[in-house]
Amino acid sequence: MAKKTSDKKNALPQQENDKTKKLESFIADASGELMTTNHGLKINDDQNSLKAGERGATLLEDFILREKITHFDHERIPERIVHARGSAAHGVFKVYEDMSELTRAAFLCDPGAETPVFVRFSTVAGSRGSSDLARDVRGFAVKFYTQEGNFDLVGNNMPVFFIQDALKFPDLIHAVKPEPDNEMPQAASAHDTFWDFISQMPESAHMVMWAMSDRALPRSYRMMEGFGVHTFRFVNAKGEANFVKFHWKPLLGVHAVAWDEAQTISGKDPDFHRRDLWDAIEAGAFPEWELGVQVVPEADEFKFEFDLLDPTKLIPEELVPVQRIGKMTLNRNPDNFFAETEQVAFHVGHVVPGIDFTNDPLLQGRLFSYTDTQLIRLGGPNFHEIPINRPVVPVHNNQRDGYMRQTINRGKTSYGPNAIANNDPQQVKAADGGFTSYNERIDARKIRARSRSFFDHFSQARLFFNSQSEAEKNHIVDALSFELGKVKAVEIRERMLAVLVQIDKKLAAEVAFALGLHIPKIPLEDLNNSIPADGDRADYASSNPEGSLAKSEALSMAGTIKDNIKTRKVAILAADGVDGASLSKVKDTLIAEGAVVHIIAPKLGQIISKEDQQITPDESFLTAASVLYDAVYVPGGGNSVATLEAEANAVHFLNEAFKHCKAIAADEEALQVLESTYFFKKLPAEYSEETVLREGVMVGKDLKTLTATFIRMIAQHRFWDRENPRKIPA
Ligand code: HDD
Repeated sequence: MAKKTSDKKNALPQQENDKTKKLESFIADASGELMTTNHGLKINDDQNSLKAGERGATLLEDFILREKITHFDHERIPERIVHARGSAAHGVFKVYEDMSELTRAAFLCDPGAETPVFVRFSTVAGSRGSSDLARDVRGFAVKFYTQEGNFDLVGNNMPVFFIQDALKFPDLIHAVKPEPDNEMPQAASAHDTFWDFISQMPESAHMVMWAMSDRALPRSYRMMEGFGVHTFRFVNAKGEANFVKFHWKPLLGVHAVAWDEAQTISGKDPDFHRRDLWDAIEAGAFPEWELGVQVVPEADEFKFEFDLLDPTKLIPEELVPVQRIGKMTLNRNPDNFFAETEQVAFHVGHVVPGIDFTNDPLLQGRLFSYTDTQLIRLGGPNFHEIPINRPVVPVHNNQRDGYMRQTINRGKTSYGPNAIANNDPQQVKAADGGFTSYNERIDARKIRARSRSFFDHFSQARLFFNSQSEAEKNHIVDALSFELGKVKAVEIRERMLAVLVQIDKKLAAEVAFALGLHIPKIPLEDLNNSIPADGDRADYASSNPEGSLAKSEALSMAGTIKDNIKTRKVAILAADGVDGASLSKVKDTLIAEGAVVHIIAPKLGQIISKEDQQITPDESFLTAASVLYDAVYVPGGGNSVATLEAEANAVHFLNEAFKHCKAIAADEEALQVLESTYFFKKLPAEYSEETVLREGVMVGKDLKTLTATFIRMIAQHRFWDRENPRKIPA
């Protein structure tokens, strides 16, 4: 892969691919250049407007002022109605093996091909400036710039959705967005309108379990799974089709933060996820995901207890394993947020030959919405000409004109058939790569209805809940208690309890206890209020079968990858007099394992180690916070230890890290600092070189052994058992 040296300060060489090379011609770099107007006139004075005398009024003639102010006045475009807050990166995708038996999509058939991608992660409900750490679904949208045109996999970090029919999407979003009278709350589902809607739409029960789980609080975009959600189709060159569900599996594992932590991060660093993605890529720690597929032969369409077309259902991995077919690596940050991240336009309808749709009614509605939204958001029909949206292959058709047209189409003809220009541009035979829709047989009446096969609203919600670890279950109870606790209308809380009891009695009882309510007895058939005017309630009644699978390991985050500490952020607390050797040894070993280490001191500037060396702290206790780190180490050194012990911020740092179940280690000499915390448990009289005081908290004499244990602890990510017996909710 060709590399160019970036001009970005401290940046690694930026990775190039076919798409980024094509973007080069649009890049403007002002270094060493002269200032001009938008029309190329060199500007002599960019400080003063043109006036009638030194103290006089500004003249209308001042075209330089007018141009600059007018452009400024028009700098904003509408934010996305959903997924407004996001961050993106460039990268590449490579398939492992030729998949041509399943699909003719060329980028999935050539293991030698490197397909450029642009990936945008997002929250859903919040505005562009909202916190990254909202409890929310995360968008996971991938644009593959293939040699057959752009393929967009516009997914989420959860494999199911709240609703089954696109007609309900505007209602869902109106319900979750800030309430229309006072525009509160921002980026939060914890309010009346959301739960009012949800409690009457039992089809949302499964997704609600995901949204109330730790999946809604990712530690990093780099540590989330992604899902295409809908069942799509793979079609091979012979025209044979299979159903397919798409998955992204992060190689760093799937990890979350605690809700209390998320709320604090929202204040300390609302850009936490954006910064994390940016910093990792700048540091060369390129995030990677494997693309997985679950393939179901057409003949098996009706083999499952659920309908493959129902987007509120997943296919348990126990029933259909996820086959990992390729790898995506994000290796380059955008040059300009607006031009790339803001203007990128995804669309589920951007497919390539070999990938096709199903009749999932949510997917069908999406096929309309995405182009429509770009027309208003990006201001007209030529948004495909914005550099980031252009395919890497040539575009030729008879579409013309419109606002902001960039292409200069030569010739007389913009219609076909034409004899004047040889009927160009020519259509393409299917065998030569022309797209043909899958030849699905449809024999039906036109009808507004929902299939009865969509009405099992609860069995997979229960499967999800039952598959969670004890800590994950507790977090779901806490999340529901928090969210419903913020709901003012008691009837909504009660109705929601009647929904929860259909999923799990204990879950509902625990939430009811937190809300101080009894669970009302609402019969199953009365839960669904999403019925047409002339609809018979019985036809729309939810069902709640047991479901033949009791658990699915893949649904829990507990068993995720925990064998490395790559890109984990570790804080080292230090002050003047710190044992420099203890500090550097641990620091260097952690860095060698791929961690990011910051030294945090009472103030910025220099600290002087006991060996009289100058050490530059990365942050002070004022600018750093434990919630921004995954683990903490306290080195020895008498004076440093004495300072930290007396420094309330240092002790708070440790207390908070303990509360959020993080790994904590201290040099034996720094024991005093640990003794000032609320979680310190007395050392045994005889203690070894690496004594674990409590789960994930250790003190050590020998740095080598200490560091080795500390690394294992950091890799565990969190010690959720510390919450037991739920005295310290994280
Ligand atoms: Fe959507 C954006 C994902 C249902 C209508 N959607 C959008 C983005 C993601 C998703 C990741 C942000 C893309 C970006 O980063 O620019 N949406 C989903 C998933 C869904 C889903 C996984 C269900 C499985 N969406 C959905 C429905 C509709 C929309 C049912 C409308 C009927 N979505 C939109 C939109 C957005 C959008 C209004 C807003 C901005 C945009 O498209 O470009 O068209």
